[in-house]
Amino acid sequence: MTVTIAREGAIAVVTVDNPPVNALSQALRQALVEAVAELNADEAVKAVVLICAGRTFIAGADVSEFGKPPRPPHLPDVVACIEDAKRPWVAAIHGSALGGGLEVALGCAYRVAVASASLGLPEVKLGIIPGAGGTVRLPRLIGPAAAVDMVTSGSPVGAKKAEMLGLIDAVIDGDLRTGAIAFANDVAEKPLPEPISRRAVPAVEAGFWESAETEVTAKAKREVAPLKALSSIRNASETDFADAMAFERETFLELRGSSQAAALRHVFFAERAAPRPPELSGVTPRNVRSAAVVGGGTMGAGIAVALRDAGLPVVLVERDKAAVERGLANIRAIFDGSVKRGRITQEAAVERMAGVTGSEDYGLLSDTDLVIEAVFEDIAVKRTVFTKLSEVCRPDAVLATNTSYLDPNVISGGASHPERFLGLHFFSPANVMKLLEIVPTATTAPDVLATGFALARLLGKIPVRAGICDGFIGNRILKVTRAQAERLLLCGATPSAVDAAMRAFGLPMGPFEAQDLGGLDIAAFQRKAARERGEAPFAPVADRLCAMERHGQKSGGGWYDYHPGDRTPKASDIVAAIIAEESAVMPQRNWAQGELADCIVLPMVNEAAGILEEGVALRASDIDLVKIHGYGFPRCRGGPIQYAKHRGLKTVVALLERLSVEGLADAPCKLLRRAAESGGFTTVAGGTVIGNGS
Ligand code: T1G
Ligand code: NAD
Repeated sequence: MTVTIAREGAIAVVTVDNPPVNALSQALRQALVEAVAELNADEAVKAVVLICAGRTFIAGADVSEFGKPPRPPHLPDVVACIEDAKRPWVAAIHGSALGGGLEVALGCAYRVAVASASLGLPEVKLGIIPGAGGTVRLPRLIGPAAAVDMVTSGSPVGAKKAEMLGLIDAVIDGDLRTGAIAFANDVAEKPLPEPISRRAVPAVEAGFWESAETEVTAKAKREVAPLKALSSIRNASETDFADAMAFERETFLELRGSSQAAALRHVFFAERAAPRPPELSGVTPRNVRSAAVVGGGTMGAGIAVALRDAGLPVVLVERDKAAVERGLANIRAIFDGSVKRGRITQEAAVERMAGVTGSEDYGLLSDTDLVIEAVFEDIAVKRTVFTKLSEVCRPDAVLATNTSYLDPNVISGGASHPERFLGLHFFSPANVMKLLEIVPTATTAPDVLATGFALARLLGKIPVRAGICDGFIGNRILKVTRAQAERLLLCGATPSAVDAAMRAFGLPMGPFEAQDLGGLDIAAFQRKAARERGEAPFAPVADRLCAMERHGQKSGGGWYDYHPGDRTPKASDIVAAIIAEESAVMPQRNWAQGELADCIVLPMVNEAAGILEEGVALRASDIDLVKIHGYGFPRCRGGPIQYAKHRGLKTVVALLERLSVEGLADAPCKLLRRAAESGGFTTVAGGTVIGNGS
């Protein structure tokens, strides 16, 4: 970390260099305070430019310092120091001025930025609020309404919008340093502008705060920080600067120690670790300039759209002409939906659709770099497809399957050049869901695996390396969730009570509503295959519903009944009758919502520990990401493992032991017991468990 001061005539240029993102570590805060003192003492200096080396302006406080006691100089003091400087400081912004970085810029007399810069206060995404004046200075500078938008959403704005809002004073074309120095020379002769801290907050219309609260509450769902941020901005508009700063700081420190903040920090670092499996360090992926999808159904169409959204030309291969037309229509419908939702323009939809070629001729794939198969979940059908692909595709083309449950080793067995094969498991809808499970086979070459991770980066997906077992990481845990949910039905709970409990826990929908949406038939396929392998999946009620063709919304009934054209789930007498028959021998009881949630979530934790124990996942945090980005597990709970640590692993083991005695869950696995004894998942398994127990 360095802070250097250079002279350009009467302008001092302070350059911050603290890779990778110039985060405001204690050392950097100290160096900035010293720079202010040095330049205050230099009469020859008429103005100061604050600029950063590397790929970005200051991207915020150093998040890795959050778990430790805060050390001086504290950021509010650093910002005040710059604001009170004898000369005007000009913040010269490139990359991202985020969190504490924007707060430092708000302490400067002026802000300029290159057109590609982005500015924001994303603290709520970390379960906190700005802690160095963001909720106090921003409304004074850009008004309460714009400040509420930026702070409660945590979303950054681009330089053009920032200029329009008055957040920055100018957009610099060309070289930032040169432009900023010219700007500084220009303002050096002018009287210092009034410090933002001394400006009044513009008034708002009657009812503004009430409607803002309603809106923020709706968007925040279970997350606490957005509402706290709103109350801090409101407080800043109703009290003086010093009181407002004290209120903000107190709220910041309270939230910093909260479980939601710990969970969101955990997810922040997990999302940065998952794309880099150690085995791929230094491995170069293969080039992917063209792609193809085989199968244009629910998943194939979504995958084709994701590839087109990333700019890749796509060939869609289907069984016959009619199926090709159906596949193209599925893709067109997704693009039309995106236009309707304002995600893309009509022109973009037309351009992207034009980049899709539909055909039943595999011959078109002879020079394609990447082929993703998404045909029926049937081993014979998939093997036929890969036999054809290995005949027509280049030996170095990457071939992937989107199978949910089948063994990729078996799917690719016998195909030539097996090293070019891997599983790429997308989640429905594939063009929206962030998660991508990347599943190497026993023969996948390192550069092919690296190509999977590079593709995830290109598609903006969160990649998680998953080993091979029935359902990989996500669907394996989903099987346990479904079995647990059915166990509860046989012990006195109803589908709507279980679903309500899981929604209260923070999931977008409960297990029964989710099955009705995705279709009960997919899991039925999986259970059939499991029974053929000699396993005994537990689904007495679901089996009977499938036997009655009750596959969910698509067949007008599943766990719930649905009126034609209405997706509102209605309690079903048929289902209630089946449950009554199946639970005739089981002890019935009344369930509190928390108990229902425990019966679902704690076995998730146990299965996750089993997955770690078997080495199917590299890190505990990877499993948390799978549940958050693939299955709607609430981000502010950090995923099942992080949640278990928050509850206390010893408590989780004790509760699981009790549930298993009652025959309501499997007993805690060896790894979970040992983790409870040793206080974490770090290095307790014979196998390599990577990472810091997170
Ligand atoms: N602190 C510590 N490390 C950070 C960091 C931060 N703020 N931001 C990024 N890193 C690390 C990251 O872990 C990774 O490390 C490397 O930098 C590259 O990150 C008082 C209290 C800036 C847009 O929330 O959004 O200020 O894995 O892979 O895709 O009010 O990082 O390589 O070892 O993400 O180019 C508010 C968080 C903090 C911004 C760059 N700031 N960062 O994205 O790279 S709270 C944020 C980002 C705050 C004050 C409060 C992004 C980025 P490693 P990366 P990228
Ligand atoms: P789907 O039934 O909607 O689509 C399958 C498509 O494959 C059909 O259009 C069919 O015409 C085509 N097809 C079948 N045989 C073919 C062949 N020999 N050549 C070319 N095309 C052929 O199924 P889906 O839901 O899209 O599932 C596809 C795959 O993705 C399955 O392996 C499934 O397990 C997996 N998957 C599904 C989901 C999901 O939520 N639906 C999620 C993840 C993965």
